[in-house]
Amino acid sequence: MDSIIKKICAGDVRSASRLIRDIEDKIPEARAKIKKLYAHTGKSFIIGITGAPGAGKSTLTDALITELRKQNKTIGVLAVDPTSPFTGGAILGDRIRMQRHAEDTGVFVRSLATRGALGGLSHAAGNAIHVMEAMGKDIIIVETVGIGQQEIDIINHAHSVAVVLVPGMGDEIQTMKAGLMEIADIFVINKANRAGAKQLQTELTSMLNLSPKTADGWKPPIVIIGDAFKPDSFAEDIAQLAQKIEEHHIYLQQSGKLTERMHRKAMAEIKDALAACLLEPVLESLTVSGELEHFAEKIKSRKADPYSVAEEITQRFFKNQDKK
Ligand SMILES: Nc1nc2c(ncn2[C@@H]2O[C@H](COP(=O)(O)OP(=O)(O)O)[C@@H](O)[C@H]2O)c(=O)[nH]1
Ligand SMILES: [Mg+2]
Repeated sequence: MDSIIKKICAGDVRSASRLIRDIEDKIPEARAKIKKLYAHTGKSFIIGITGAPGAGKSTLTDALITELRKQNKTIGVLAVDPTSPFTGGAILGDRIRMQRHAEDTGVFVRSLATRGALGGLSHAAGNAIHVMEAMGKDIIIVETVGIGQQEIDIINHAHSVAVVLVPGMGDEIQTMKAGLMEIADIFVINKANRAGAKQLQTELTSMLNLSPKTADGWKPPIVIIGDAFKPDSFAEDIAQLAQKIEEHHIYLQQSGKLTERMHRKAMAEIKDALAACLLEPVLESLTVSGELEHFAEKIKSRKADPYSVAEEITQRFFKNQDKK
């Protein structure tokens, strides 16, 4: 076995960190390493935590780590924040906040931000998760921002998803409704000491009562979490959350739905890999050569239509593939 693969599988932090950095930087060799690592993945339970910026996801994650460590579980955390420049912002805050776990060899925390082109964040996240799985982490927590398509793509790499809401969001919940209902296994009403928490709970409960998912055997519970600055009651609330996550894990295992989730995850992985193998190299070469701009101009002035352009590009790409 490749020595770096061996080291990662033995839990070596430096090797794992380096590979995650290479994945983020799209270093071509990283792909070969993931291929070798892959056989050593697939045993961790992966939890997605998502919600608006500032909802308190990182604070929750940090407290969850403490709780899960009491149960002797080893933890990987991946914070994915495309809105944050990699030099600072929320991600730097996360690093500082989670530093109290820095001495704990059972905890491995990394963050991902997009560098350069927007595409491929889900791909990078999926692979970073693979690295943590190969390290042998029992539980991997993936923190993502908001509920856009990109986040849903990332969250498909998780087995269980907690959606964090805070009181005072008003109509936002209505607009997020469709996406939320599809994706959430557990709802968290965070900062519930704030005004409007009861109303949010009522709205959410009535939405859940209308949702077809309730007939599916698992009704997403609503976990109420109060002030993070009141350590004792906060720890109790977090224990509740950990309990619900555990219950969902057991539910997935006993109902056979874990297999469905693993299928969903495999689908996400193949789509990401296809995008990386087919679409991204094409877009990149067209961007570098300036042709993409040129095609856009032709389309804009109606000298060409997008399908003819795409067909021409596809033909050219496959011809090149044949020659290789
Ligand atoms: N007042 C109050 N502030 C909180 C609470 N939980 C988190 N925060 C603060 O809210 C801000 C955003 O929290 P963070 O965990 O980084 O949110 P994220 O963007 O969802 O990861 C930080 O300044 C936290 O200290 C809470 O329960 N009460
Ligand atoms: Mg955060």
